[in-house]
Order: sequence, then structure tokens, then C-alpha cells
Amino acid sequence: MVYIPGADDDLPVTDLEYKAYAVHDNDAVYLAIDVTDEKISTDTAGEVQMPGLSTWDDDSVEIFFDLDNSKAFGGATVLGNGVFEGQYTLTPIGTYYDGSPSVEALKGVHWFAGASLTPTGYQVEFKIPKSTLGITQDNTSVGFHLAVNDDDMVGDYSHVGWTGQAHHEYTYGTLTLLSSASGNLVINSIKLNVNSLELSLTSPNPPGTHVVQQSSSLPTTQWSPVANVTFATGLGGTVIATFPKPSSSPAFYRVVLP
Ligand SMILES: [Ca+2]
Ligand SMILES: [Ca+2]
Ligand SMILES: [Ca+2]
Ligand SMILES: [Ca+2]
Repeated sequence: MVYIPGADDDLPVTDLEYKAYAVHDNDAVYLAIDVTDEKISTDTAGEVQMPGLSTWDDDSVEIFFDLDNSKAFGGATVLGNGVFEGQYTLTPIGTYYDGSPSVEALKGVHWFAGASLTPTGYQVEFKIPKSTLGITQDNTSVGFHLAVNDDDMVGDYSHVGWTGQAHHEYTYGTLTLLSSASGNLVINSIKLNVNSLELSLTSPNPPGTHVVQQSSSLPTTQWSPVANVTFATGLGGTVIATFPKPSSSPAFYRVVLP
């Protein structure tokens, strides 16, 4: 989404482009945004952190959480108990707007962020503790949005969003924090389909290269690869491995993800 009060209605990639990365651990959600921007501008908010900096008038990264999944039309809700949904900001020089998500959400206490310039633009990283997000368990999904402001000259301003519209929760995408338990490779079921066996797998890396191996006895020290295995995507992101049924029995199978 691009707002064009000034110019830049046909952004070349050297003007504004970004990639965003998200991971989480037991303590926090981490977001990294690598921005390509040919001109870094701090002309409106300046270079000194102060209350009420209008960082949106300069180059800056904004991330948004709808933590209660209320998908509200009017933006963030005050959630209390040190939980702050709404917008977090950072500029290429590390300044931010302290009015969001709340003046009570203190950088260095409730959230952390850093920025650095790169040859092609800048990079921003956020660390938002899960206590600030009110997230207490894995496999939680929250509304999420991300946008980058590009200010290259006076009167020129673009706001390029990932999905939907800033402050409009009902337009946000979804951020799901998977558990590490889902990192286990599990065979959920095995099915005989005419002359084929089908294994349904939950995989920590569904696009990865899975290998089906077999043995004629257990316990074994000798697993050999199964030939002619095809892989497909099943319901719920499962991986379906299909291969010819064994010509002799017993046959034992395992799946590895090298
Ligand atoms: Ca630009
Ligand atoms: Ca500006
Ligand atoms: Ca909300
Ligand atoms: Ca810029």
C-alpha cells in the first residue's frame, strides 16, 4: 500500500524496498527489517530523541500488533498490565515516536530496537519481550502489520505496507509463533492406497529434502533408502510421502531430514 500525498507513485526498487524477518524464543519476538532506500531523510523529526517525534514524516519502520485479535476499526486498545498492542517505530538513526504504542511503553524496558545504516539503505531490529505482548504460550497467533515510510525530499512521502493499512487492525495479517514441539518430525499415519504406501508427516521443514528409509527387522543398524518416493503437500501443511508398497514383509520405515 502506497500513500502518495507528494510523489513516488511508481517506486523503483532502489527507491524503497524491504525484506522482513521474524523469529521468537521463550522470551521475545524478534523482527529484522532490511530496507533499501536511496536517500535517508531525518529532516522533520531531527536526529535527537525527544518526546513526540513525528518519525512518520521521515524514513522509519513501523510494526503493529493486534494482540487481542479484536480486528478493531479504530486501532489499538489499551490492554493494561504492561501489555502494549499497537505501533512500535524506529528510524534509521535509532529515534522513535514515544507516543505509540503508549508513552508508558518504555524503550529499553518494554521493548528494544536498534538501527544501522547500510550501503543500500538501513536495517532495523526490534526485540519485543513476550511479557510486553501478553504472549504466554506457543502456537499463539496475533494480528500483525509492518510498514516502512520513505521520505526522500520535502513534500515527498511514501508509506509502504506489508498487508492492509496501518492502525486498522481489521486489515492486518497474522503472525503465528509456532512451538518448538512442532519442530519434531512425526509420522502421523500410514495408509495403503492400491499399490502404494502413503505416509503423512508433520515436518519442521516441509519444503526440505526428506528421505524415507526402510529395514526388514528391528532393532536394526542398517537403514536403506526407499526408491521412487514422491512428496506432496497434504492438509494442514503436512507432507505426504508416497512410494510402492513393499514386496516382502515385514518392512519398517523411518523418515529423516538430513
Ligand atoms: Ca527512497
Ligand atoms: Ca521529513
Ligand atoms: Ca486489538
Ligand atoms: Ca528515504
